[in-house]
Amino acid sequence: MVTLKELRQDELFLPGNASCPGCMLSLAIRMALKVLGPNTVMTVPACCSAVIQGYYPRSSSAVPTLNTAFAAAAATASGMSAALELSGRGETSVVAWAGDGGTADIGIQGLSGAAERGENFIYVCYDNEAYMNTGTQSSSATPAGAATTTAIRGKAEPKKDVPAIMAAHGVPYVATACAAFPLDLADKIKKAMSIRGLKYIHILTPCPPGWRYPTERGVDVGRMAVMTGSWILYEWQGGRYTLTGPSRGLLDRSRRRPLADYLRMQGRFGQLGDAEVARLQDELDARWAGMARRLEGGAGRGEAGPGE
Ligand SMILES: Cc1ncc(C[n+]2csc(CCOP(=O)(O)OP(=O)(O)O)c2C)c(N)n1
Ligand code: SF4
Ligand SMILES: [Mg+2]
Repeated sequence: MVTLKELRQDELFLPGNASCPGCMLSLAIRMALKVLGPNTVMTVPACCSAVIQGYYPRSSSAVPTLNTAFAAAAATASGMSAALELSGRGETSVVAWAGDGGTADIGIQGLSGAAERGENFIYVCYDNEAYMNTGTQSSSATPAGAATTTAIRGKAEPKKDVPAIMAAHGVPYVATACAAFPLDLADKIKKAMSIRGLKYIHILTPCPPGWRYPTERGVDVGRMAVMTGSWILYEWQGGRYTLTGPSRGLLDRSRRRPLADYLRMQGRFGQLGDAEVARLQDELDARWAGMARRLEGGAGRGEAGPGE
């Protein structure tokens, strides 16, 4: 496990950038770069991260970063990886860093193709569960019940389970993480750096204006997402699921906090009545039952993931 002492002291993601106060995405990118180090190149499609990183020569990111078109993160990373390999610099970490809209919706075909080809890069989807940069429109990663500007009474459809889709591709490594558990995230970035092929890491990054909670509560909201079991921390490798961090202790339903504790922290779920919250709790319990089966059976390539 990565310890605080091991983390580099210098910052590769600089303060004074354009993120909103309390942005958990900026915490995730800061932590990821502390592990990745300076021998890293990134590609970032249109999203909040592109705005936060800003333009040369005033960029907040201290590693070379190529902004690319919304749908093109995985295709761009494929080209960057091939070019570095051919020029004898294959040890440089190539990272595609994209939002949930750029991953679950518009970028998924490029990501799927790169996974099939076995391209060598780390793909990070930071998931603030909507198109935040353009004003909180629903994405396919927006969870059921969450209100957005395109679903004012709450989204009806369930959240698309992209980590499970990536596991079904049989890539060498899939992990979920949460910005509120930075050392767990650091572990997963470190492990991904040691593996060849396409590594997929999906990070939950709470967003104060989009989720509508006070700016100082981002870590609390992220922690509650995990402690209620709404967001499950795990790794998938060699066809096997492993729970990580606090999620390891949450298979037993009685140890999970009620989902309502998480939903009631956020204005985006404020329109839900008790019956709808109870239904979402039932769906969450079913998701955990599916995870329990998978942990027992060592579900591998082609089988549904924990979001089934
Ligand atoms: C082809 C195309 N369609 C739409 C846009 C406008 N656009 C820019 S960023 C963005 C939202 C991105 O959402 P997400 O990937 O979830 O990242 P976030 O903004 O939430 O960080 C949209 C719709 C665009 N740049 N290109
Ligand atoms: S809208 Fe949300 S994700 Fe985007 S910069 Fe602001 S807090 Fe961060
Ligand atoms: Mg988003």
